[in-house]
Amino acid sequence: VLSYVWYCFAESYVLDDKVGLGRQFDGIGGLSGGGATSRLLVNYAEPYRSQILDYLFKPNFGASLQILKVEIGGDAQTTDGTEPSHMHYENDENYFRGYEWWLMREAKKRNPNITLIGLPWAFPGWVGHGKNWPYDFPDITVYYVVSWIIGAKQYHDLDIDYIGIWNERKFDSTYIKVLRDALDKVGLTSIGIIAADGDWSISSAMAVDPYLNDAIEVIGIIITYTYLYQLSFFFFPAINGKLLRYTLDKSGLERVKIIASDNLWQPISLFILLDPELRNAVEVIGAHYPGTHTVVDALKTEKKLWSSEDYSTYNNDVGGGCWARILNQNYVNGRMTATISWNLIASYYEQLSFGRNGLMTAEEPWSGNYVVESPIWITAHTTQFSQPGWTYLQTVGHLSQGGSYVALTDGKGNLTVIIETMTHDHSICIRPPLPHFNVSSQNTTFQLKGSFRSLSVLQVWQSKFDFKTKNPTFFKQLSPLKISDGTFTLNLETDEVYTLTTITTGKKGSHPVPPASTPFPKTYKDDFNVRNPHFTEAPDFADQTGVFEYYINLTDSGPHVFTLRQVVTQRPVTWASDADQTISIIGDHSWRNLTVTCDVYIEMGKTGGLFIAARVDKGGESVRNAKGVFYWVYADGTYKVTNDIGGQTVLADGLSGTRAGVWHTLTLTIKGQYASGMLDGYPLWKNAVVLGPQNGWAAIGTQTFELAQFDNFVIEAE
Ligand code: 147
Ligand code: CA
Repeated sequence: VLSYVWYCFAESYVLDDKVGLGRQFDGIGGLSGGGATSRLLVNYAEPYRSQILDYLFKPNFGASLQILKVEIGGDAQTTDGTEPSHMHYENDENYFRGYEWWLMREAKKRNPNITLIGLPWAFPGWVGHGKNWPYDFPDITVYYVVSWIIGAKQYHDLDIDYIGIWNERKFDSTYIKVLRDALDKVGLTSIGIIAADGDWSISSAMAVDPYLNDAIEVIGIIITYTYLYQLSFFFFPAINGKLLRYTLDKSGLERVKIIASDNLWQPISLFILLDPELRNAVEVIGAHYPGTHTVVDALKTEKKLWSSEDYSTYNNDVGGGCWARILNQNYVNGRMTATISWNLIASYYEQLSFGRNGLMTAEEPWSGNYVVESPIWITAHTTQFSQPGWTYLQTVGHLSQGGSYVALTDGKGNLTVIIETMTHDHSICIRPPLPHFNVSSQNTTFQLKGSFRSLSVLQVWQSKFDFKTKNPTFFKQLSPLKISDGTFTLNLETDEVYTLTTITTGKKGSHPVPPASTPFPKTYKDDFNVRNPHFTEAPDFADQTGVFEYYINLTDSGPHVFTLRQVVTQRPVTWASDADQTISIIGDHSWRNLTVTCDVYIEMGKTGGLFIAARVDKGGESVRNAKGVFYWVYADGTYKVTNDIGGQTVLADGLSGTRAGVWHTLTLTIKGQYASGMLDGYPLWKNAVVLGPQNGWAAIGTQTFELAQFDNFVIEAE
């Protein structure tokens, strides 16, 4: 009877900026990495790749993301693969590895205001000095991380806005303080500019131009330094020298703020409350999967509170519902002013860990097929109508019959209201467990007060999930709502999202329908003969332990000048359980009968070894337990066939005559229950009985963290 009364009378909600404002909104974002979640995206052909990036980043088009968070690759497995480090070794630097730099540039190109965040999951082994721990030598870890920030500026003109500590692992107060201190001190002023013009003519330009003279530190050689370390350099025309100096001087790293600790609210909140120095060092408390709630100590710190990793839910419409609910309620319940989706885009083989847990899906570079999933349009409800720097009103909250509303203003008269009525079962996220709640249809009246009292019209955008008839509509513009006397009424059904806004620039962008989905091609070849590759990885290879890069044998004039090389030579400071071997997978997980052929080159004498494989059943965080058929050859002149990457189950073994420093050709064929192998075109073993797995990817890899090369990789699958 009581609930009948609720239906008859619309519950009333006030939207008022004169009672004081709430917190500043910092944006909605996506996370690339943690790990290798964008791996397949980069291999899409144009125009599809640009179209996908538009759906993610282009303002007033699709998700129009305001934050891009990326992994700082650490050469180690971090969920769906490894991402390469900018410093594989202690004396090594390269700011062109992997695809995160490219992704950040593409995001900035579309939205120059996008906030950039970097966070390490893992570190190269040398950072830990042999221990699986990055804090024993804080100066080294700081040097490593600050180098990444400077490299972003120096080589890609990217200003990193926030930097994190160590994803979902322990933080260390000393490390955080040393990092803050370094950022404050370094500044980019300490990067000297070298004008290496070769013929010294810049000297005369400098002699007559005092500004140019000030700008340039060194002429004609190739080393300068920051107080931290040496940077190598290149040619710069005179005018650019001045511009570059100006930019560097203006871009001190004081502006780079620290997020801690990318784990739970505690103990970081308590540490901040008890340690004033730490409090000064940390700008944002970032918690993961907070379930829309925070804790008292976090609020007490008066720091910005962010859900710095959230979502991780299969991106069907329940995933969209999860995203709709938490985008609103992370603020309503937990006062969080930013929410970042793990992951940005599901661009990894779906059978790896957490398949399709992205805002959209692009896991078929070979076909060009991609899917703009519901979370993209749910994101648009907030991002197209409110920007970082806007402020939440204090008048936000829950609806009486379930669901929630938030309201934001730019302080200049603009108002955006986002309402969601997601039901429990249609908005479950992967974690944490969602306590029961009820949502039913309801009439609502909103009263506009303060600056908004005189608004006469609001734009209306609607998403209806419609789980019953499975005919949802997402991000549809309805006719504008006329407001009289500062009030308006809405009849809300369950599982709906509305945006009501003064902003008129919203747009449901679209590109032509992408190509249809197809399986990975059954015939696949790569000779790695690419002189100037755009990326360090070869297409479609997804490294699961170790890092495989295009390589040029400068001294080789034979057939193997351009190859693929495994380059990680020491076990990293890991985040997940990397295998003791390195492995890169490729192809179709459902492959059963196939032949894999590859030229291979062991580099490590005596104890070196490598493999090609098929029916590899696992990667990601389970890579240590991968089963399949692994055909190994060793520098000691032997071979082995094993049923697992760890080499516990041996199916065949014997002499091969293989050596380091010599190219050999391996061929592995599996048909039903039988496998056979060839070496350099001659049968070496046959009729090995394969009881399982029934299917899996093809793969290449090495016996330990050792250098090795691969060339002329060929798959023929049935
Ligand atoms: C997070 C990681 O940070 C991501 O890299 C990715 O692995 C993501 C997948 O859902 O998960 O790590 C978590 C792992 C476990 C929990 C939370 C986050 N957990 O059990 O609460
Ligand atoms: Ca080649």
